[in-house]
Amino acid sequence: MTGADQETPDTAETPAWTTPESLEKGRILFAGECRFVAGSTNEDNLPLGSLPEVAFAGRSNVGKSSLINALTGQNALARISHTPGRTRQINFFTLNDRLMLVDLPGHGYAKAPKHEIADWTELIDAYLRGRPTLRRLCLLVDSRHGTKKVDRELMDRLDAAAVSYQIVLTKTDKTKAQDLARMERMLGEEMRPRAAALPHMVATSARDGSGVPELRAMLAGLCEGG
Ligand SMILES: Nc1nc2c(ncn2[C@@H]2O[C@H](COP(=O)(O)OP(=O)(O)OP(=O)(O)O)[C@@H](O)[C@H]2O)c(=O)[nH]1
Ligand SMILES: [Mg+2]
Repeated sequence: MTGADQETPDTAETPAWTTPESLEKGRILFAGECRFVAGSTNEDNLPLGSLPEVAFAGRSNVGKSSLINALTGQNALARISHTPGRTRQINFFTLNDRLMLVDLPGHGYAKAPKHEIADWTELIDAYLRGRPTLRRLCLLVDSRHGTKKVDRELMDRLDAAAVSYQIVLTKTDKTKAQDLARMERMLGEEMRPRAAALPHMVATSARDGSGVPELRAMLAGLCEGG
């Protein structure tokens, strides 16, 4: 059993956050006010971590900003880009003064110049080192494509830093049910040996809203007092 397993009260089959009570807690939390707090471009201007925090990471264009908008029901909160690699800074949002949501800049944009990739790696590492309040990192993975080398490199660093993380599949409106089931099985196998990876994943679509209530419930479980 890994440390990550011990942290969740979930059973293998049924995550604790799929009960009607948890879904209702998630709904209430995310019906609250969500405010932009800060955009950080370097280690020196990260806001003080005072609330429990959840970060959203994933390759450029995977749908991080769209999912944050879908979760909070605020269309223009996190900027959505049609140009991959647009979110260049770490954006912090407080939700109901209970949870900090963190939109990390997308990694692995093939056309990014080398110095930008180096800056990105440094910024993310600085963030991961300096956030004792970080409860969970949601690693967004496109449900059509699965993990890529840059995702696996990030997972290596998360395992090493003991940052508990969970796969969140995106854009399921573009995936057939049987392909999605196959992807979930494959990723489940891939995650099993990873020390800090949590066993359950959430399949979402920012476009049709599927999986969004479940993700809200899961995130509500990370707040003090559930
Ligand atoms: N079909 C579909 N498209 C989506 C979904 N979520 C996001 N997109 C589209 O994917 C593109 C990228 O979305 P973003 O939310 O900007 O992605 P991001 O991960 O924040 O991108 P970066 O900030 O560049 O790293 C946009 O064109 C979105 O409209 C979804 O659930 N379904
Ligand atoms: Mg973005």
